[in-house]
Amino acid sequence: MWAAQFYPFKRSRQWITSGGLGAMGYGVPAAIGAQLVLGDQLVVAVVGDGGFQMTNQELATAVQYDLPIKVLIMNNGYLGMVRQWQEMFYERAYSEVDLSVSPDFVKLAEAYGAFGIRATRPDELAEVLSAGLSHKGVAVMDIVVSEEENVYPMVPAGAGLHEMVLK
Ligand SMILES: Cc1ncc(C[n+]2csc(CCOP(=O)(O)OP(=O)(O)O)c2C)c(N)n1
Repeated sequence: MWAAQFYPFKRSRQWITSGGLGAMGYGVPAAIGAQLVLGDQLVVAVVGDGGFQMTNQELATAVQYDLPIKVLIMNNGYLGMVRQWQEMFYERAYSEVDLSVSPDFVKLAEAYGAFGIRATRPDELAEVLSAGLSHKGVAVMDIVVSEEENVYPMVPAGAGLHEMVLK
């Protein structure tokens, strides 16, 4: 959602998404498929730490078949969209959304024979992106972001588009 709303796409066929139903785990396998077709072009999967953990084992496929996808994890330590709803509509009664115990994604990448790198502060971001995106093989960039940042605009359950919450 962050990428769809904020990345400055410049041309058509630059973005693929699981769309409205938003199946988690789609990003990495979809990037592998795109890389297979696009050859040398840069392919980046922008994923949440929750979604990444649904299909991260496909890093093996990417490494095995030399498909040099770049995975950018926006790591907020939560199932963020669900947390946002619990914050806004259930008085912050957080339930089953805390991902504070997750694998070290840099080590996980390395365990698969990929390159892993992490940014924990904004001033590290440019260098980490540069290193990750320019790496020749499969790369995982673990970008640690603030835990309770919300995505807007959003449409509450059961509401119409005219009832969209802007912030
Ligand atoms: C396979 C699947 N299971 C459950 C959901 C419901 N769901 C939508 S968003 C979300 C949390 C996503 O967390 P994360 O991937 O970490 O991304 P974030 O929202 O934090 O950016 C869940 C559980 C889903 N979309 N797909």
